[in-house]
Amino acid sequence: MKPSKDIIFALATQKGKSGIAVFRISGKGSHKLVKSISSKKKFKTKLTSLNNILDGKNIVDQTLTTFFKSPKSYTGEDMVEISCHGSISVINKITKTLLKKQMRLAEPGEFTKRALMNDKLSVLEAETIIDLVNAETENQRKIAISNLSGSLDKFINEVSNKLKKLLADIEAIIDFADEDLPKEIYKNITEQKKNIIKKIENILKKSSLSSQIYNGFTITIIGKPNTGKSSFINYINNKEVSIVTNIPGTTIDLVTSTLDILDDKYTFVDTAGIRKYKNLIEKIGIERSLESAEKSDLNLVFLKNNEKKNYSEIKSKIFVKSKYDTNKKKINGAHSISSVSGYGIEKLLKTISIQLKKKPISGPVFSRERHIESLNNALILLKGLDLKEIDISAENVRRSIMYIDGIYQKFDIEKILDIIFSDFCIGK
Ligand SMILES: Nc1nc2c(ncn2[C@@H]2O[C@H](COP(=O)(O)OP(=O)(O)O)[C@@H](O)[C@H]2O)c(=O)[nH]1
Ligand SMILES: [Mg+2]
Repeated sequence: MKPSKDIIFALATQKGKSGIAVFRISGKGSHKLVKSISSKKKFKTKLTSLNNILDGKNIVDQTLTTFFKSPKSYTGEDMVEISCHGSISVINKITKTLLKKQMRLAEPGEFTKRALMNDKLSVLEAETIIDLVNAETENQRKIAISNLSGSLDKFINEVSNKLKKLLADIEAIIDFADEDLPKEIYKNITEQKKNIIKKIENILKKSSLSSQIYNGFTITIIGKPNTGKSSFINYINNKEVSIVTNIPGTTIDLVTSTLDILDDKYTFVDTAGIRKYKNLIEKIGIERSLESAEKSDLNLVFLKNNEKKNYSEIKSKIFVKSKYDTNKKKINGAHSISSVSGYGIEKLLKTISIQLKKKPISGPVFSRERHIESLNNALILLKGLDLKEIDISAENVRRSIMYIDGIYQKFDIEKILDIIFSDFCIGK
């Protein structure tokens, strides 16, 4: 696939009132077209110039304009960036002026797509850029920026080379008679196989944690009615999310709220109180609470008294006793908090964060379904290798190389691009 020859442009910043807005323009001939609507006629590349954008003889806006010469630009093509004033009227007028010059609006991710096609970026780097643009929490940003250094490509390359060496050794068994082969070859192959499996398993383990960093951790709050569950949710959300009353059974369905605590994303699920139900709606509510507890990464169990043993079936939990402001009696093994005074809440949130993230993640991690699936497919093939069936083994190693190389290679490029760019934003 060749990148299209059109000159494309897009607003790279959000449309709306702001101090400045940035337009990006890319494509062969873009320099000439921008000069034809500029007060300045000579530009040095990569140097920002004060420049009036013109509509005929009329000034549209006073801008800072920067020219980038191919191949030294984000897309690898000739590019221009125009920083203009960020009002809606300026943005609209510049858009119209550029459209009049036979440039067209870029599709989402089209700049990065061109960068990819012009070998300015690898497929993995393009995906990492999406992650960086979409990062909402500090830890999401940290993973994305560390992946941007090319560490994912390096990992894939390494595994791919190890697999090719393994394949060569297996093929040697097929091609040569036993007496010509080194004695240790079977042991050696088994050793190599184990190493590669371990390498892939390790990165998959790390990656499953990273997917929680991307998608957030889920925490369900359960306990008897009136133990202060909804009040706690409201306290940490700083607003009314759940209805709070002293009538037991007020919360009858799951109420979720997502927030950023200590650099990570958490989804809290407030549930119906666990008690003997009085009607069918309440019964369903209680069943849903338990289902949610089963699926979540951690549960906060709010206690009334010392009824801890009621919750022995609940996995991964922290006990909480609320209303410390009115009752200072502590329960052994439970966190005392108050949603009125805020007592103990910061400490509880810290405990939650420590419990969920045992170790900080370092080094390359894969966060996309596409990558995880390919790594898993390769892993299954490798684990099933049986050297007694040498021809099948060779074929399976070949297939696992295809899975691994598929993560960063450009074959199947159209399909991969569709997946990658479906969640891209315009102007990137
Ligand atoms: N004094 C005090 N009252 C609380 C606290 N948390 C909740 N309550 C009160 O306890 C009652 C039940 O609270 P709620 O959050 O609805 O409990 P839930 O049924 O477990 O969700 C309400 O009247 C709340 O105002 C707290 O920390 N201190
Ligand atoms: Mg409630």
